Amino acid sequence: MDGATRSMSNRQDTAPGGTCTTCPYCGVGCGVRAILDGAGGLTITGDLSHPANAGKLCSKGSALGETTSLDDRLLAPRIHGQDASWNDALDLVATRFRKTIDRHGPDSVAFYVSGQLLTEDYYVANKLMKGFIGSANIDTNSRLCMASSVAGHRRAFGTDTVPGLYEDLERADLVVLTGSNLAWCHPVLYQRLAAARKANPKLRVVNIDPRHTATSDIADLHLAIAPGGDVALFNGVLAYLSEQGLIDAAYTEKHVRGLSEAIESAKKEDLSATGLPAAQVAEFFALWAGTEKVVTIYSQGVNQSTAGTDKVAAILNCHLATGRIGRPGMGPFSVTGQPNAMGGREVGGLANMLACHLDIENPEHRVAVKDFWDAPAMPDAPGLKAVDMFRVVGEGRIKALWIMCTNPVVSMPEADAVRAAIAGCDFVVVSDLTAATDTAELADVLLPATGWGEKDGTVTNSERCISRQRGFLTPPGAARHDWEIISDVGRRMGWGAAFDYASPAEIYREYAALSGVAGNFGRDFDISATAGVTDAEYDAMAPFTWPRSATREGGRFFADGGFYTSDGKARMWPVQHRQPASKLTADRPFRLNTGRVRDHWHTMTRTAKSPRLSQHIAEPFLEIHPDDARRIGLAPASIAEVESDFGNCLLRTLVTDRVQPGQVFAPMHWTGQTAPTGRIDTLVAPNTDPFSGQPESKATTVDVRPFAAAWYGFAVSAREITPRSTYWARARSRNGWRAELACSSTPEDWETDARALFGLPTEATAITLIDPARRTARLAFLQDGQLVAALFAAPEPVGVSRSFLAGALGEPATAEVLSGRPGAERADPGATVCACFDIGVNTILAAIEGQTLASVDQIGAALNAGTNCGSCKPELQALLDATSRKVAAE
Ligand SMILES: Nc1nc2c(c(=O)[nH]1)N[C@H]1C(S)=C(S)[C@@H](COP(=O)(O)OP(=O)(O)OC[C@H]3O[C@@H](n4cnc5c(=O)[nH]c(N)nc54)[C@H](O)[C@@H]3O)O[C@H]1N2
Ligand SMILES: Nc1nc2c(c(=O)[nH]1)N[C@H]1C(S)=C(S)[C@@H](COP(=O)(O)OP(=O)(O)OC[C@H]3O[C@@H](n4cnc5c(=O)[nH]c(N)nc54)[C@H](O)[C@@H]3O)O[C@H]1N2
Ligand code: SF4
Ligand SMILES: [Mo]
Repeated sequence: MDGATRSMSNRQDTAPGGTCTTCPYCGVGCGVRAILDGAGGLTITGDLSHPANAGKLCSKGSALGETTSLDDRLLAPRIHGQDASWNDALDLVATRFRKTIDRHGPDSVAFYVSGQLLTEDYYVANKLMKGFIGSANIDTNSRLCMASSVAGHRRAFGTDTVPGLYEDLERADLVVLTGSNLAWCHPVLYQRLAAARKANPKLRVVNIDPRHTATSDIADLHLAIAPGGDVALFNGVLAYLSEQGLIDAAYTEKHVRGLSEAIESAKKEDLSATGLPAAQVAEFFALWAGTEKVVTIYSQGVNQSTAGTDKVAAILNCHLATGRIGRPGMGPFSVTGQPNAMGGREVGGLANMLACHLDIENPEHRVAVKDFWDAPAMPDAPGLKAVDMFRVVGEGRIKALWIMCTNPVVSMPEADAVRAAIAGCDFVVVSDLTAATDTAELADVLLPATGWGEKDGTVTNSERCISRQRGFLTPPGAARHDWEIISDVGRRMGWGAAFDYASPAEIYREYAALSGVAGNFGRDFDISATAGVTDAEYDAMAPFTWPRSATREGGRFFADGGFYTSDGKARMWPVQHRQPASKLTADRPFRLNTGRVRDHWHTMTRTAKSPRLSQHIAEPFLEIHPDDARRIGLAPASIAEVESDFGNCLLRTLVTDRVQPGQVFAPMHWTGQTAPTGRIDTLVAPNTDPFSGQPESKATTVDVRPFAAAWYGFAVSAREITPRSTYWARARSRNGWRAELACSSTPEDWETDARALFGLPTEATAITLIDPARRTARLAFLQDGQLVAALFAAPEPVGVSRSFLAGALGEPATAEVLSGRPGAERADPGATVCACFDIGVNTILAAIEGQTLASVDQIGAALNAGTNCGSCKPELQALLDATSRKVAAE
C-alpha cells in the first residue's frame, strides 16, 4: 500500500454529527467534534457542549485534520531497524526486561513516559513498574513541565491540588500571568480572558515575563522581570500586604501555619533582584493588595527554574495570607501544558508519587496500593527523576529503558548527552507514532502506537476536568494502543491476572476504584463514584470535574481550609530569591530563555505535517536586543552561532526590543528532522530545582556570535528535501516543501548541487540566473512547464517572497519566477498571520492602511482574518498598534 491509499483507508465512517473527543495538544483540554465525510475528508470543529471551550478552538486544534495523514507513520514493530511481528517484538521486550531485572535488580530498568499518554495507558505503565517490576524508576516528561507546581502544591497543601476553575478567570478583577505566554500556549483560555476583559471593564491584567510576548499585549501592566526574579517579586507582595494590614487574620489563624516566618523572610527580600523600576513594582503591589478577586496564573517561567518550587511557594503564600483561594474569582492557578499532564500526576506517573495522589513515602499508602493491586512488590523510596535517570542511563547503570510518547533527545536539557546515553544503553524500546524522531532513531525495538483519533481513554485538563478522547479512525497497519502494548509485556513477564485488560473502560474502572481507597485516606483525588461505569456509560461519559465521590462532586478547594496535611492546615514557606544556576561570565554573557511558538507543538511530529501551521514561523530563531546585535555585529536575519558549555546551535537572528539586553530567546521545537542545528536543548544546562528535580530550561548562559556564512539560501521543492548545508530548516508548504539554508562554503557548480538537493530527474529543465560577481544564484526547475523546485542564494540573507514562491510550486512558471516576487499584477501576501484563512501580513497591512481599519473586529470583517480560531488576534492588534504608531509619528 502506498501512503495515499493508506491515508484514505484509515478513515472510518462515523455517525452524522461526528465524534466528540478532546484536543491532544495543550492542557486547556478543549472539546473537539471530528466529522468524517466518508470520502477521506475530516472536518474539525469545537464542541459547543464542552465546558473548557464552548465550541472555540485555536489554530492548532482547528488544523488537527491536517495531522492524521499516514505519511511518516510507523506501521509495524521494528527490531534493530527491521520490520518484525508483534509476537517477536513483545517477547524480546519482556525477555530483556526480565533478564536485566534478574541479573541486576529492578532498579536497573526504567520507563520514561509522557503527559500525552491517556490516563488508562499511564495507569498501566505505573502499575507495571511500581507494583510488579518493583522499582520507582518511572518518570515522565512532566518532570520538565509540571514538577515544580506539583512539589509546590504538595508542600503547601499536602496534595497536588489545583484549587480553582477556569471560570475564575472570568470572575476575577485582577488576573496576574507570570511565566505564561497564554496567548500562544493556552489560546482558548486566553480568548476567554480577552472576552472577560471586554465584558468587565474593571478587570485588570498583569503580565510578568522577561520578554514582551503576544500575551503582554493584553496586559495593563507588563513587568519585564529579571530572569528568576519571581520569588523576590511575590515576596515583595507578601511584605506589602503585611505592612498594609491586609493579612486575613481569620483565615490564616484557622487554616494556615508558617505565616509569620514567611512574612519575616519576605521582609528581608531585596527587590532589586526583580530588575524592575520601583514605580512599576509599587503599581503592581497596589493592584494586588487592592483587588480582592485576584487569580495568579503561572506556567513554565515559574516551573522551569532551579527556584521553581520556591516561586510556587511565593505565589501561594500571597493567596494563603489573604485567604484568596478557592473562592469564585480568586486563587493561584497553575495551568498545565500537556493534554494529560494532570492525569499523569493523578495516576502517579512521577517517580516520587504513588497512584491517586497517595504518597510513596507513606507506608500505609504503599501497603494499601500493593494490596489493591495484589502486587508482589512496592518500592519504598522515590525513583530517579528525569535528569538523574538519563545520567544513570549514561553511566550504564540502567540497562533497559522504555521510552513512550516523548522525544527526550530533543526535549531534555543537555540533549547531546541524553542522546549519547540512550545510544549507549544496552536495550532501548521506543513506543511512538513515527520512526522519524531523533529518539526513535536510537531504539533497539520500535513499537508502533496508535495516536489521537485512533485511541480511546480519558485525559484531565488544567481545571481537573476529566474528558474522553474517542477514536474515530481505524488504527493504521499493525499499530496498537499503548495500554495494550504495556499490558502485553506485563503478561509476558509473568503477571497475567494483573494485566488482563480487555478495554480502557476496564482500566478506568479499576483506577476509579483505587481512587476510592485514596479517598478513604482523606485524599483529594477521589472519582470512586464513577468506578461502576459500564462500557456503554464510559463511551458516553460527559466531561466532569473531579472529585466525584459519594460525598463530593467537583467545585473548588480550600475556601474553608481542609488542606491535606496532618493537621488540615496549609503551610506557608519562608523563601528567598536565588539566582538562576548558570553563571554569567565573560565567555557566557547572555542568558538564553526558551519556549514555544503559536503554531507548533513541541518536537513537531504532528504540527509539522500541517502546511497551514508551518507557515506562521518556518524556522528556528534567536530573539536578540538591537543594542546587543549591533555590539556583536549580528545583522538582522543573519545566522547566529550560539554556544553554551553543553553544545552549539545555529539560529536565524531576530533583532527585537521584545527581549531585554543581555537576554536571548529561542523556541524549543526544531529537531534533527526539521533543523538539525536548531535543537535548542543541546545548549540547555541540566541544572534542576532541589525539591522538584525540574530542569531550568529558561536560563542557561551562552555566548552569541555571527556565523560566517558564505551564502544564504531559500529553496522550495515539490518533493521532500533533506539539505546538506551547514544551516538548514525545512517546513511543509501547501504544495511541497520550503527550506532556509546557509553554508560556510560555496558550491563549485550551483546547478549540479541544486539538482542533487532536489533529487531532480534529468528531464527537469533549469532556468538560471547566476552572477559570480555578486555571488548570487537563482535557479528554477520546471517539469511540463510547472515549477517543481527553486533555489535563491546570495551572500546575504535572501530577500525573496517566501509565500509567493511556496505558492508558485506546481503552477505554470516562466523565467519571471526568478524575480522571487509576484509580478505587478499580483500582490505579495507576506508571512502568514492568520493560519485558518492563510492571510499574510502584507495583505493585512494593506487593508489596515487602504481601508483605514482601526480594530481587530474590523480586520475580521474586511478579510476574515482572526474570525475562526482567533489565535492571531494578538498579532492583528500588534499590527494595528504598529501602524497607528507609524501614523502618529508621521
Ligand atoms: N503553541 C503551543 N502551545 C503549547 C505547547 C506548545 O508546544 N506549543 N506546549 C504546551 C506545554 S507542554 C506547556 S508546558 C505549556 C507552556 O506554556 P508557557 O509556560 O506559557 O510557555 P513557554 O513559552 O514555555 O514559557 C512561558 C514564558 O515564560 C517566560 N519566562 C522565562 N523565564 C522567566 C522567569 O524567570 N520569570 C517569569 N515570570 N517568566 C519567565 C518566557 O519568556 C515565556 O514567555 O504550553 C502548552 N501549550
Ligand atoms: N529548552 C526547553 N526544553 C523543553 C521545554 C522548554 O520550555 N524549553 N519544555 C519542556 C516541556 S514543558 C515539555 S512538556 C516537553 C515536551 O517534550 P516531548 O514530550 O519530548 O515532545 P513531543 O514532541 O510532544 O513528544 C511526544 C512524542 O510522542 C509521540 N506520540 C504522540 N502521541 C502518541 C501516543 O498516543 N502514543 C505514543 N506512544 N506516542 C505518541 C509523538 O510522535 C512524539 O514523538 O519538552 C520540555 N523541554
Ligand atoms: S487551546 Fe488549542 S491546543 Fe489547547 S486544547 Fe484548545 S484547541 Fe487544543
Ligand atoms: Mo509541558
